[in-house]
Amino acid sequence: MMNNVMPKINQSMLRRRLFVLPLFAILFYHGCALGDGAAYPTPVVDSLLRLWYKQPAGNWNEALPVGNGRLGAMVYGGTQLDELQLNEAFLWSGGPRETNNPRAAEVLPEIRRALFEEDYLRGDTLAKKMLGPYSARYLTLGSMLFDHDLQKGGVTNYHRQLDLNTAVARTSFEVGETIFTREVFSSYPDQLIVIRFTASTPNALSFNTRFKNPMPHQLTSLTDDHLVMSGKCPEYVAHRSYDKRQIEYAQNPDGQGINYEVHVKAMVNGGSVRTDTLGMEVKDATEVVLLVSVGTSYNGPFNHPGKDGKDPAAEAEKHLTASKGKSYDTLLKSHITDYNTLFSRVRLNLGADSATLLPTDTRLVQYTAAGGYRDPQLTTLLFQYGRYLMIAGSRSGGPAMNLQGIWNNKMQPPWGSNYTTNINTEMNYWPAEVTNLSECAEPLIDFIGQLAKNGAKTARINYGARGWTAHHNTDIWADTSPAGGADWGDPSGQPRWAIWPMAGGWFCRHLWEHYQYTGNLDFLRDNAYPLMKGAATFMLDWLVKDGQGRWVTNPSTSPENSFRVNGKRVGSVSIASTMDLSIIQDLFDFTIRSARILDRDKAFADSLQSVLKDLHPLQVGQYGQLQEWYKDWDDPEDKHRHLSHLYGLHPAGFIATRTRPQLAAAAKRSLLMRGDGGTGWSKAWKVNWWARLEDGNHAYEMLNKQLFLTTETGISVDEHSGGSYLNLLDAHPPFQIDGNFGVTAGIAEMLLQSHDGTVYLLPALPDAWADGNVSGLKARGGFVVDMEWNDGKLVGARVYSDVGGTCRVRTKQPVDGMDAVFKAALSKQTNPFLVGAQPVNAVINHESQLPQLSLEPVWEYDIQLEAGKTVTLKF
Ligand code: FUC
Repeated sequence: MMNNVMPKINQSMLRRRLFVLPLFAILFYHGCALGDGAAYPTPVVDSLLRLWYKQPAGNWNEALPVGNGRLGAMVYGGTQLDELQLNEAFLWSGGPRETNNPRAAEVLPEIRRALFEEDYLRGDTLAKKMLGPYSARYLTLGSMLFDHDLQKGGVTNYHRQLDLNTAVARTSFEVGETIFTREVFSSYPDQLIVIRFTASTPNALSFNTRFKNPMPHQLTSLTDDHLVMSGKCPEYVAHRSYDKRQIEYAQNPDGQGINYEVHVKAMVNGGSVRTDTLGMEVKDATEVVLLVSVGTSYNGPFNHPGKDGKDPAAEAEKHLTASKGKSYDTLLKSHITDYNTLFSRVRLNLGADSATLLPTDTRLVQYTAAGGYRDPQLTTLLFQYGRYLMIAGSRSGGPAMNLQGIWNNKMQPPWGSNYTTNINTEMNYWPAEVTNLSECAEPLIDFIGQLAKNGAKTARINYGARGWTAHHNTDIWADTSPAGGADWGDPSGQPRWAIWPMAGGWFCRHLWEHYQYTGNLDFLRDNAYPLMKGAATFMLDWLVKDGQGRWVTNPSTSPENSFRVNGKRVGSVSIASTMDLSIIQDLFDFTIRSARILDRDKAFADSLQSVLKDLHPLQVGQYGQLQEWYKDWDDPEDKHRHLSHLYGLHPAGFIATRTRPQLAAAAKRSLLMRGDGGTGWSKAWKVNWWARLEDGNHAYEMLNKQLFLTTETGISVDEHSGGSYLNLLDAHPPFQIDGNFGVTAGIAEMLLQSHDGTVYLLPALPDAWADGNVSGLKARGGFVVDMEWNDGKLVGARVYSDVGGTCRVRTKQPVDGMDAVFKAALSKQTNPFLVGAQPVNAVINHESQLPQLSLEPVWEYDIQLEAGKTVTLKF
């Protein structure tokens, strides 16, 4: 087998090489993931890890994203006219404000009474009185346009690509004898977007730069080579129907919203540069490097950007000052080193066929037409693209990724491009731990801390409760009140979204997982546990007893769905939805465990445990399904995209094939009833659920449905929406980044799981991935796993331990030549990171209706590993 360390090659070489490369070389050059050595492989260049095209982007959904967690750009790669659409992730409308609603506390007893009396219509009506205003929205800096003077025209040999090995977008083409190249990257270490233009003929580079920015702005020439665009974001946040909302940025006379400055500094080799209030003009240069720095007055969610804001000019200038004297190569080198430290940790090889020779758009078209049964490398590309997007969209110091990550070109983006927290924000972070990018979760972790601060006020004012809560929607100001606009776009007028004070509980699962994967006890003690305790305290106050003495939530929704009784839609607000119960079960379980690990708050942990004892049970309904509602209202015709009642199967793990097979079977029935449709993120969630059910082929089918090309760009929640655009970004539609992250996590779940007390190797391998290898995936307990398989069977695996402890490995084949370190895992799980969840209360009605799970036999081994040690398994 050939070594997979490829020499770094430049673009023209690459083109030539790809053209003549014999097929067998394409098939094998990935090599084997299982070498000797440390947990993290040395960086390799895998030339297949790139998106490339033979023409410029025709629209935003074909442009290529770059980012450093704060500064984002979409690269169009135009020839004569080029466009770079810019974003700064702290650029939002609005400011901190009071959104809590004291009327909620007044209505609460009344709504509880109505719902206990089963007056659901009244429940819906009263619920609307509990809302606050809608959240702020994420904005755009518009586009930087480049008008190039290409003299003789006639472009040949055009090539545009995003290299996932380096996180550099590169365009090259020829005009006459001259080769023009453009490179764009967004550097985390230097906090700059860096653009380099070159021409192979001296002095052949001439262009004008202007801005197309929908926000009010003005240009200032600081010096001949330093241009500044300054402007303001809207202060006012509209509170009307989504479709009817006006663009109100012009109404910002007091300038109290966020201010920003974009600084563009040119370094020109040969020729000249000048700036004026229209833009920048470069003449007769041979090489030009533009450094783009952006500063805003955003100063955290609790400071008003007008009164207590940062100085945007100073913010932008400081990064330019720090980069003074650095050459392009120096900037590029630190960017690649920084990026690669994260990206190169995981390698995946699912095989490759001749389709890999084609441009990405052609591949996606053909893949879709063929129904997904060729071009396996496209799945690898999709997976690694998800990891790329995580690194580009979420870095320490930046905000948590919103519905579009950090990439948005609209003043009125869909759903405000803000945070929907009843699935979308969480899904964004599913791949962070398992694909070995724990550091990228930091912005989310910080955000949870900010939400807890505001959420304590919401809990008190809206519900008279202790602890903290957050609802289904939020923004950069960490708003935690239930977002109004209950009837937006919904002819039923039901408050199906906002009555959902459960986001705090779900977010805490991310804190727990961060601890489980990293083993960082300081993090658990100082950061995570206080937030978990606050979220659990809110739930203690939020729960009430029903007539039978069981703890229930009231009011309660099952995100965005409504229920029908005898085929008639009755309401959306009821009691004790399965998702509410599941989040509480999960939150209490890991909060209790955390308290024990930290040896504190025994009485508090006992109080959580005693509530769990009497928590309303989950139920299996008439079709053998896991009931979504507290009554058996589930409708086999309901194809709603949310299946939040399967929370226990994924992302939580208290419903699991090997430990709670009946509940897992009921979850399977629910999935079968809902069908394989859905929006982009819905399909991505289904990949994860089918993976947890150990059905690799069904997971693969869902993965394909998420990956298949769509050209639909209008908002659709239709059952058969979803897919990918030509730039492989997820289509809800329209673009929504959660699907990319959900499918990336799903691919990892198909290969490795660790939610039920074991590190399960290849739990859901589809037939389509008969041969392959992977390295660097992470399991709970700080284990790093490499695996290789042939004909659908493991041939080798390696487990490295970051933190030490017993690794209970589960496989579908026995391990060869049982070494002394292996013993049958009959004993109790001793690794605190791997301990499975405690059982949930459940009533299994209609047992005969449960579907088969068809599980394969498995073997389990307990392996003692010291920190820093690796064990190799052969099969
Ligand atoms: C929720 C979902 C929609 C969409 C939106 C941003 O409302 O139900 O499908 O993802 O969030």
